[in-house]
Amino acid sequence: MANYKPPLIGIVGKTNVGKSTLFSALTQAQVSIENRPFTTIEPNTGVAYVRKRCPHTEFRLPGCDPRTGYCINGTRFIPVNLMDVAGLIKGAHEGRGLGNKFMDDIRQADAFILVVDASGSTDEEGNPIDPGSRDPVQEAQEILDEIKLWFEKIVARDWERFAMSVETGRKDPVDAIYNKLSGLSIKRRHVVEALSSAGLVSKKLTSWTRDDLRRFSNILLKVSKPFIIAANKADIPYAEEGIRRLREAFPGVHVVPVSAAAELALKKASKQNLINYIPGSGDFTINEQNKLSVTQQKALEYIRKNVLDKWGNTGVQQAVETLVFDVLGLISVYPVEDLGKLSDSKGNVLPDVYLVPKSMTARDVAGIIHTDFAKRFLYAVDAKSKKRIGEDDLLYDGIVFKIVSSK
Ligand SMILES: Nc1nc2c(ncn2[C@@H]2O[C@H](COP(=O)(O)OP(=O)(O)OP(=O)(O)O)[C@@H](O)[C@H]2O)c(=O)[nH]1
Ligand SMILES: [Mg+2]
Repeated sequence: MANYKPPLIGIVGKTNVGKSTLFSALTQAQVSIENRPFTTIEPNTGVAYVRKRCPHTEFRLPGCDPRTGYCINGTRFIPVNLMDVAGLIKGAHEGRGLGNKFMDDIRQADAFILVVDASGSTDEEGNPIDPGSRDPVQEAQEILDEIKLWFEKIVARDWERFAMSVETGRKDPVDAIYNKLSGLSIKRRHVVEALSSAGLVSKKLTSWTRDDLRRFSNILLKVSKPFIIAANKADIPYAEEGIRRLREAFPGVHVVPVSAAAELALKKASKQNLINYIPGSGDFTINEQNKLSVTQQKALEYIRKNVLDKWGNTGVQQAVETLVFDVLGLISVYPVEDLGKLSDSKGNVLPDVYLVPKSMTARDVAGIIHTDFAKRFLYAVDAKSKKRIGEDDLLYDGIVFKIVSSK
């Protein structure tokens, strides 16, 4: 059975900050976008893509046959799953706004994009206000606190009974915690890391204090659900100061200047053939000036001046790629069956690409491709060097390889 699932990225943030605009810009899906709080209630799910140079170019092949995603001019677009949920406001854990039930919608996410209104043009409750009136640092902190409280509640749920059952059943605490939290899509290695960082490896679960539980939960959240900040509405001049302050307040976190509305507008114009625009790039060209209405011309000028010339790009594609490649540290690997043609058994060239953690061994990756593969793994072969890859060896980004298993 194939086990590969693309990473799931959750879009979270205060209400009315541009989460659905970002989602729509990335997935091309049409969703409700309005300048008022709580427009989104039910989650939106869709597929976004991260870009890599396709190995078919390096191997001087004329093209490839992706089973999922696509390849344009040697750039491979690799699928990732995206989910947009209802917005949060401060006090959500006490039921304010829509409460934090919707965090449950997104609990399986591998990582988050925290969308912040960097221009400060929405108040605490998500109502429109003058730009610069609201502190984006405070907004980000409030949402992070809400997520922390939500996570802690799930970790601590029924803890005493759980701890007792682990002890009386002489169960392995790591396995038991891992199973208890399976709904949060946490990896076993995250539990191991959090126990060790919290200094709780040898403390009996029944002796944990509230403080122990909180410390463990906070560390587990940090290691299992990494995030970046998408500093949205970067087109509004006030955002410049907001972005500077966000970077200062969250030094270890990637803060990506984003204009989701600009990206959405450029993609729409490109779809209508009014402009040529490659997502992620720093400019566009106008196809026929006289086909554009005055309003359209003004909008494009606004985007060029306030987004592309100022920040280099809309930041939308960059936000996802920063999260997938820099924060999650995923690499792209291409399993094939025929090392000569770089194809599967039917002759499809480079049909599959998987995004996997760079800390995975060749055998681990084999297990992701197919359960049987891990059990019967003998060795792998690198298509470029033709060298053998042992079961404990790591793979590298862009590797094309064949797994050899026992019959
Ligand atoms: N100026 C500017 N406005 C934006 C940008 N992105 C989104 N907006 C506007 O912000 C408002 C809210 O956008 P949504 O995408 O509906 O926000 P949301 O976070 O999904 O809101 P809820 O679902 O209600 O929580 C809309 O009026 C958007 O047009 C941006 O980059 N710049
Ligand atoms: Mg929304």
